[in-house]
Amino acid sequence: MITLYTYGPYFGLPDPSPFVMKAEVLLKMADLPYETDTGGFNKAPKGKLPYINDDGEMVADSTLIRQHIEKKYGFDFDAGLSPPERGIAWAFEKMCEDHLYWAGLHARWMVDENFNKGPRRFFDSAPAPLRPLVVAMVRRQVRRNLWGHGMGRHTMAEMDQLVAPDIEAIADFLAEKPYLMGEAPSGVDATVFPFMAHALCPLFETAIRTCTGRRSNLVAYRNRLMAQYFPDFAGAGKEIV
Ligand SMILES: N[C@@H](CCC(=O)N[C@@H](CS)C(=O)NCC(=O)O)C(=O)O
Repeated sequence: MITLYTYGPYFGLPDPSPFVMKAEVLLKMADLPYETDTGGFNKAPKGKLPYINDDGEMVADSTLIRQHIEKKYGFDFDAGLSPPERGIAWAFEKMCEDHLYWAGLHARWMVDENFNKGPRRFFDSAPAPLRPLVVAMVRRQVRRNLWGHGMGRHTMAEMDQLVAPDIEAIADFLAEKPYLMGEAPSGVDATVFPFMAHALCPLFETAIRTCTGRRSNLVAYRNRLMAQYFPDFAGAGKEIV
């Protein structure tokens, strides 16, 4: 049995991490039985979620989880795609994970109004006297990570300017297709769908949300894939973009 370590639902989403949602969609796509466990963060092999325990084998990182499933279970997430299509799919996936992600992270953690409604809730179970200290410490670490990546060195306006083309590229490429690469789901949908669901999360006021909400095909894609992979969350926030 596979155990997927998650944060659990927050903000009307199946998970506050798009990478955790991705890992869960991959398990669903491959039709593998799994259970989720929200108690694994402190033991995370790389200090991040998601990771899985597959019969004693620990795999930490959503892409390594994908490659593990492909290798161990012989499931090809990109079956039916040509080599150039596989390349395009990979590039879209990494654009979301290594570019768009950082602007979204900044909008949630560094903008007080969003932070107070969102990530601050992660610390509700910390002992009250220590809570402000823990919050400040973790927030400082997120700021350092944003700086290290480079996205955090830009102004908000510059960040928005940098990632708006990511959204437009996804919307233009998706066009009226049901899934990013065509008529059937493929590996890239396991990433792009969670990122669109996060971008559209109605709790947070962000330029990314405005930009994504303007593209009706992205909203429809989010709604369609949420209904398919996380039906319990399909209604939440659907009407507000
Ligand atoms: N490359 C990793 C990224 C995972 C990741 O960044 N997870 C974040 C949540 S979105 C995390 O657990 N961060 C905790 C931390 O940095 O302390 C993957 O694909 O799994």
